[in-house]
Amino acid sequence: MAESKLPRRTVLKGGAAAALTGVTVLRVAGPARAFPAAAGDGGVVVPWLDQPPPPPPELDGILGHPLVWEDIEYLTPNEKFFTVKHYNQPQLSPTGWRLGLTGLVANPLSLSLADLKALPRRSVTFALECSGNTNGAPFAIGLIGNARWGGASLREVLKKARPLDPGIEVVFWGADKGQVTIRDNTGITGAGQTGTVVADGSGGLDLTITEQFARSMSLQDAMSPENLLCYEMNGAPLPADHGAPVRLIAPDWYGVANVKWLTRIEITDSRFQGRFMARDYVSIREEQRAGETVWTFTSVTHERLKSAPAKVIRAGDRYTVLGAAWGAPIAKVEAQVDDGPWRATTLVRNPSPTTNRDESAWRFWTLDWGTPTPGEHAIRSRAYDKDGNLQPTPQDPYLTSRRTFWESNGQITRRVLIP
Ligand SMILES: Nc1nc2c(c(=O)[nH]1)N[C@H]1C(S)=C(S)[C@@H](COP(=O)(O)O)O[C@H]1N2
Ligand SMILES: [Mo]
Repeated sequence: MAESKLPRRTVLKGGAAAALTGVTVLRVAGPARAFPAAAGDGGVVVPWLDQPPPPPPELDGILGHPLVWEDIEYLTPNEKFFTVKHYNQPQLSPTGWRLGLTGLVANPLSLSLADLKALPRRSVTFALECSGNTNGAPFAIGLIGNARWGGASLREVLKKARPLDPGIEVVFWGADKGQVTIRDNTGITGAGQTGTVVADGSGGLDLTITEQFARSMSLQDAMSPENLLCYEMNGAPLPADHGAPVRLIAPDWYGVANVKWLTRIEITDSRFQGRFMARDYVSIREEQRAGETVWTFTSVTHERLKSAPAKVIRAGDRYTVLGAAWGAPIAKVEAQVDDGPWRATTLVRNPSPTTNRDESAWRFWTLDWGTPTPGEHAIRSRAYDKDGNLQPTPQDPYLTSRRTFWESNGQITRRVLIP
């Protein structure tokens, strides 16, 4: 991850080092944007003091260009949209590519990209967040982006394949794969395994296999009308690093469910237990129930109600905070400066064409901060959904009972220095 942590559209005043300390401000270059009108167009962005460090070297090649919050736009440009790839990046030829619909179906299909494009085109604006975003590690704060995704309805394609009665599960296979060691398979003899079984020296056995990326959902969830076999991102062909030629877009599900480089969809009569369902991306919590310790294990599924301050903008001596909220239909967002009272923010209307579904998009909000006192300030936000649920604090018992870091939707605090 060698990319600059500072917005490319901005001109640094006083040098990068000074800007990173927050002493200087960033001047927004170019014409004022029509959206959001309330965000202080023509103002200057005051960068956060708590800039994320680059991801650790072990994540090189896995994480790409996390969102620079100060640079937020309603639609995240494709080349600035974060990427996560756990294995290799397959190069699939759009002409040779086929999507198989196999398993428990009456009418197995092998579809070309042209076949998918011949179906009615649907689109959805969806803020896709990695479930590892804001997990407590300082570098992991930009694993989210909002895009307009276009493609064919998964439901219509599944209906054409005609799932058979015993089918309960839909497995989405990506073309990417890698060597995976499954540890401590005590008792595995090697018979019937396609991988290599190696004695691990501790009395157990390691099983090494080549595993393809895959995620599954129930047939009922897969049939949800908003799911897309997506070939377009913000009006352009889906880029290679975002899963070209076709990926699954499952609005409201965490990033990991949105399988890239799709090649096969399989309907099965048992639950799928691959790495990204049953081993990685599993939330483990320790609960006390009637004086007993109980452990729960759940596969990462739907996004959670969440918000974050995105940037502080100065116009003259007045300051505005712009933020985003997502993960559920947003009813309102409140913001707090230092230990002051929670204050109402103004929700910004999304610039969505009527033909596009946008309930899964992020919502921007603004706080008129007025003229704060010079010095360092902390800014945090909390979102409410339309059912009255409130985004939890990081100290919420549900969050602190976890022994894993997935699905962290606690309130986010950023720090800023007002000169
Ligand atoms: N085939 C495949 N699909 C994948 C992944 C992957 O490694 N391989 N990563 C998943 C994860 S963990 C996330 S957060 C999203 C990220 O999507 P993006 O790279 O388009 O932002 O892709 C998901 N789909
Ligand atoms: Mo992810």
